Amino acid sequence: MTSAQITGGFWRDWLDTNARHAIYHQWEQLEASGCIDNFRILAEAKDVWREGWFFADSDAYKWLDAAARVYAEQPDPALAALMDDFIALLKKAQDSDGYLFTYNQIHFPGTRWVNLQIEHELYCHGHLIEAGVSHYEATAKSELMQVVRLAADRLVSDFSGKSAIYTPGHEEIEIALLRLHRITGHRPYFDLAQQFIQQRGRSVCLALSTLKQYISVAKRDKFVQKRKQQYLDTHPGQVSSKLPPGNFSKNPANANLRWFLNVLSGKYAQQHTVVRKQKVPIGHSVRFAYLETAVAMLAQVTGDIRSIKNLECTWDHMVRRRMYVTGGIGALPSLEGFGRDYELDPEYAYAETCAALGSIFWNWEMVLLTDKAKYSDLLEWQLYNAALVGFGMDGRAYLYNNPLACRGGITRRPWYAVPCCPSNLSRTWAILGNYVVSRKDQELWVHQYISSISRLDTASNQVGLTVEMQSRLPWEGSVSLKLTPSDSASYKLHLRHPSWSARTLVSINGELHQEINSPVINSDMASGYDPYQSSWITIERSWSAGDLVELVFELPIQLRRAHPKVKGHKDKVALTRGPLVYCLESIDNPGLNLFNLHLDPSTIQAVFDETLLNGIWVLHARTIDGQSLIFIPYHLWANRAESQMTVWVNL
Ligand code: FUB
Ligand code: ZN
Repeated sequence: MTSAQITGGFWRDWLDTNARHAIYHQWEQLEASGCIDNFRILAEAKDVWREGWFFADSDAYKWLDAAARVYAEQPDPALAALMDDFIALLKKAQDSDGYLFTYNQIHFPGTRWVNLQIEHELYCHGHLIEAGVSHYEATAKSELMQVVRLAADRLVSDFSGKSAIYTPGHEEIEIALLRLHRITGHRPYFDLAQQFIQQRGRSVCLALSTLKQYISVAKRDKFVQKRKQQYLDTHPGQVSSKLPPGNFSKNPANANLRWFLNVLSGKYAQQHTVVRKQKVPIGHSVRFAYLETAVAMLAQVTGDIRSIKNLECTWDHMVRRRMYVTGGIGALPSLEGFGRDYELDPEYAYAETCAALGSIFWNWEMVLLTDKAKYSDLLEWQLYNAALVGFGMDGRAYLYNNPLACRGGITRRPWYAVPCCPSNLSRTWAILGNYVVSRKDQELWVHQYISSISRLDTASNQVGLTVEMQSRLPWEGSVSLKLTPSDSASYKLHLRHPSWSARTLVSINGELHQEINSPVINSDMASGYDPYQSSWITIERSWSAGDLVELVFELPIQLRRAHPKVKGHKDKVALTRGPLVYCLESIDNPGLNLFNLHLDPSTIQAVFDETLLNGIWVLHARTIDGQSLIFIPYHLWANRAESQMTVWVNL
C-alpha cells in the first residue's frame, strides 16, 4: 500500500473541510453529548451520568482514529493536543488488566463479555485498536499503543480457543486485530482474528442464546434506567443530554417481523452459517461489509483460494442484485440491512453511510487481493455517491440513511443518537491517498484519478518512482500523470479504464498511444451501474524522468435503467455523468411534482453553473411538456433546506 498526497482538485476541498471543520465539530459533539465524560467518570471520578448507548465508546475511538489520520495528513498542534488529552483519559479509564468498556465498568463492574451479540463490547475494542494503529502510524508515539496492546492482549487471553458463542454480533474486531498484526507482527492477534471469522456461524443454538441475550440486555437497561432516575433525583442540577432524533425512514410492510426473523435466524449478524458458506450479502449491511473486509484481509495472508472465490461470489451477488445505483447498500431500514434480491425501493432505501464506507474498505482489500479493476471502479462510484452524500458541504452536518427518493422529513443533522457515520467519513477522507495507487514489484496500478503525488520508495532491487497526477474529475475528463523514476526503468503501468467512460484517449509524451471505444451498455445489473465494464489499460515500457501520460475520458450523460425485476422502475431512468449520479431536488425545481413528471431525453445537457453550490456541473433538461429541470449531483442534495428529491425519473 502506498499513500498518495492529495494535492488539489475536487477531493482536496473536501479533505480540507474535513481537517479544518469536521474533525473539531465532531469532538465538540462528543463532548456535548457526554460521550467523552463517560471516560472521565472512570478516569477522574467525574460526577456525571454516563450518557449514550452501551456502545457509545466506539464513537469516541472512531473520532480518535479519524483525528490521527487527519493529523498524519495535516499536522495541527491543536488536534495533537486534543488527542493527547483524550489518550491520557483512556489510559486512566482502562482497567489494569486491559479491559475498557465504560458501560460495564460504570454500571456493572466486574461483568464482562455477557451479551456479545448485542452490546458491541468487541466492536468497541475493535475501534479502540484501530485508533491505536492509526495513531501510531501517524505519530510513532507509544502512549495509545500501550493502551491498545494491553486491551488486545486481554482479548487474546479471554477469547483464544473459545467457541462460536464467543464471536461478536457486530464485526469490526477482526479488521482491528488484522491491522494490529500488520504493524506489530504479533501472531496471536492474527490468530484471534482468524478464530473469530472461522467460528462465526457455528453456534448450534444461536436463536436461543440470542433471545437470552436480548432479555439480559433489557434487564440490564432497566437497571440502568432506574439508577439514572435515582441519580437525577439526587442531582437536581444535572440534565441528561438530549440527542437529536434520527432522520425519517420509511419501512415496507412486515418490517418488524422481518427484523425478528432475521435476528433469530442469525442472518442479521451473518451468524446463520459458517463464513465459508456465505455467498449472499445478508443482514445488517455495515456488519456484512466489515466482515467481508476482514475476510479479504485475512485471505491476503493465507492465500486461501476458496475464501477468495467466496468473496468474489458474494460481491457479485451484491453488485448484481442488492445494490442501488448510487452504490448504496441496505434496502431495509428496520434491519439497517439487505432486503431480498432486486428489492431496491428508492424511498425505503436505508443505504447507511457507514455501509457504503464498509463496502469501500472491502473493495480496496479485494483489489489488493485480485488486481481486478471492477473493485476500484465500485470504490470510486461509492466514494462519489454513496459515501460523499453523507458529508455536508460545511463538514458539520451529516446524513445517516441515504434514500434515493425523499418526499420530506430528511435533513442533514449535526449529530445523531448513534453517531457512527460522521467519524467514519472523516477517517476515510483522511486516508483517501491510500486508495490512489498500488504497486507490486515493477508494476503500478492507478486506481483513482485524484490530483496527487505518490512517492513509491525504493525497495531492494527496485527503482523508486514518483507519480504526479493532475485530474479534473469528476467534472471534466482530463487526467495527466507525470512519472519520475529514480533511474530509467521498465514499469508495467495499469490505468483503470472506468466503467463510465464511453471513449478514452491515452497519449504518452503528447503522442496518441491508444483509443478505447466502449459504449456504456445497460447490462443486467439491478441498479443500472455495472463495474464489470471497467478494465485495465496496461502500458509496459521503460520510463524516463518526466514522461507524461495523458488520459481523456469522455463523460457522456448516461440514462441508466434498473433491472426489470426491480419493482416500480419501469420506464424510469437515473442520470449519471462520469462517476456522478444526479438527482432532482425540489429547491432547484420549484412548483414541479418530482415524482410525476416525464423527462424528454433529447433535451439533457451538461452545463457549468457557477452560482449553484459553489460552482458545479449540473444537468439541464425539459419535461415532455416543456418545463425546465435542473439535476444536481446526488452527493450535494439536502445542503440548503429541507426538500424533496429523486434520483429516478419517468422517461
Ligand atoms: O451499531 C453500531 C453502528 O450503529 C452500526 O454499524 C450502525 O449501523 C448503527 O447501528
Ligand atoms: Zn453509520
